[in-house]
Amino acid sequence: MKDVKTAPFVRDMCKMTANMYRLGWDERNGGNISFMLEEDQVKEYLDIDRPVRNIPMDFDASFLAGKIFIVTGTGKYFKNVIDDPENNLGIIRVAQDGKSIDLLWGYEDGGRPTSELPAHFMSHIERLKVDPDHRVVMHCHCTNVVAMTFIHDLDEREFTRTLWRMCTECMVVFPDGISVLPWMLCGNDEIGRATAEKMKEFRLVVWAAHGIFGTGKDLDEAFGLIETVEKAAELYMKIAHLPIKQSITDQQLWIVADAFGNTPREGFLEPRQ
Ligand code: 2HA
Ligand code: ZN
Repeated sequence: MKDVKTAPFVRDMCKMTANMYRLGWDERNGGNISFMLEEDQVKEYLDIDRPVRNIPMDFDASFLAGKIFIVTGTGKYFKNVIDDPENNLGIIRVAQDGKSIDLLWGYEDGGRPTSELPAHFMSHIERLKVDPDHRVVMHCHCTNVVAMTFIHDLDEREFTRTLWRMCTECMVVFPDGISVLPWMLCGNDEIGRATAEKMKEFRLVVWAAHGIFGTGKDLDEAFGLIETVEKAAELYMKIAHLPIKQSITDQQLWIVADAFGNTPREGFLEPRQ
């Protein structure tokens, strides 16, 4: 059996967490990532029939029964993952009844998956229903997006429109827009359910005064969505207090969408002229 620390999915989680820490989006234990793996991929490195221990959960994840994920640990620091993956990451499989998880590798110091596991699992369930290629849920505290939630209307149409106008790339990357939840307590089922409800339609959900959730078919896609939104939010925070001389119009946003074969979320742009 090959050493799991050399597996591409462990290496990619190490590189991703280090990069996100370097960007300043994951201070202390901020942020968490879960990445659904293929059983055959994992079997090259681990005996999946010999779990290390069982960890109970207090919500129902039976839709994900048997699915295997690599997940950052609760209380763990993104900055430490790269040098100590076996303590900071875990590979878990959802039990058949959906009420607990079997730990297959990691969390060696007795740890557990991220406190945001309800939001992650409920979001995986909703995204998989609309996109069978979906694999990744990524949460972080990207600075300018959080800042923007203090000074911008939280209406998801208005929030999306402002971001779309900040740089041409936004309509190319997230024509489906971004959802925004008002401030809520984190780390519980309630915010998990609210997030997952939005994930039925959106790949991106902002938590006001907290951070963002991005999803995708792989780590790069989820990260790419978040970094594009964060870049647009950074531009907004640089210009919001300055006199605006010109911007991108809705008609120009239609031109971008058409050029890239994208369909902007219905009702978010003013009608074509
Ligand atoms: O994992 O980011 O939302 C720590 C957090 C909680
Ligand atoms: Zn957080």
